Amino acid sequence: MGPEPGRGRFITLEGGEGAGKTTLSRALAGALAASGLPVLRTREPGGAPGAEAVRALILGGGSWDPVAEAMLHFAARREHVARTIGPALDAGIWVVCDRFADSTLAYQGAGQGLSRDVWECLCGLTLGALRPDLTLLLDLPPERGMGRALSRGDANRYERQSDAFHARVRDGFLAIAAQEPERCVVLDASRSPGEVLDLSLAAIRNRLGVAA
Ligand code: T5A
Repeated sequence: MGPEPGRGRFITLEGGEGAGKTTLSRALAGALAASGLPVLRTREPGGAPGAEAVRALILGGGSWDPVAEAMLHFAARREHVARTIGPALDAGIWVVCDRFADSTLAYQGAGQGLSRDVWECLCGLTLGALRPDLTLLLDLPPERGMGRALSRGDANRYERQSDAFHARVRDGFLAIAAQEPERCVVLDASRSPGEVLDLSLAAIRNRLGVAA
């Protein structure tokens, strides 16, 4: 079934630490805008005032069990969807979002042991029928991504996790992409930023049928 006429498209960027999501999101939003599409660039956790407050809480430290931590991410996500993403899509704006619900399944699920059942329950409760139209998974060996991320300065609470944690997160993302190949495209994030952008624009053309 195609998208509702006049509705924007929802593109999410996923991947481990330092995979290049922020870099790609900036370039992609610029390329889509240059092709004449209205675009909103946003990120998680965050993207709405209440969600940014939850981001500061989560990334600032603290310790929660995986269900509690997932609920914090979904609380932020609910605010983000209700106040930013949903209204933009309704207005015909394309949304490019740096991380979304797949990050919770990879980090809190594969990384921290949250069950898929709980994740699905939280998705149902907070997202309704909303799912990304396209997810670009930037895949990179964790040690390369961590090297890129840490070269920018202080590590956040997830970046300080073990190598084994980051390996599980990577496997978690790849498992999601394997389960939903119609929604997800895996990109080699070790390529240059320009090559990653070109691969992303090709995926948008192929999957969404838009000449971006
Ligand atoms: N989290 C998030 C959860 O646990 N559960 C959830 O549900 C959600 C939503 C968010 C943290 O929260 C966790 C995951 C995260 O740990 P964040 O600060 O927003 O924290 O961190 P990230 O989303 O991981 O973003 P990063 O900024 O660390 O990485 P990016 O955005 O993937 O990478 P980017 O673009 O900033 O690039 C990093 C460096 O690499 C260079 C850039 O210039 C930059 O210096 N670079 C490249 N170099 C070579 N080749 C390329 N192709 C490059 N692309 C970028």
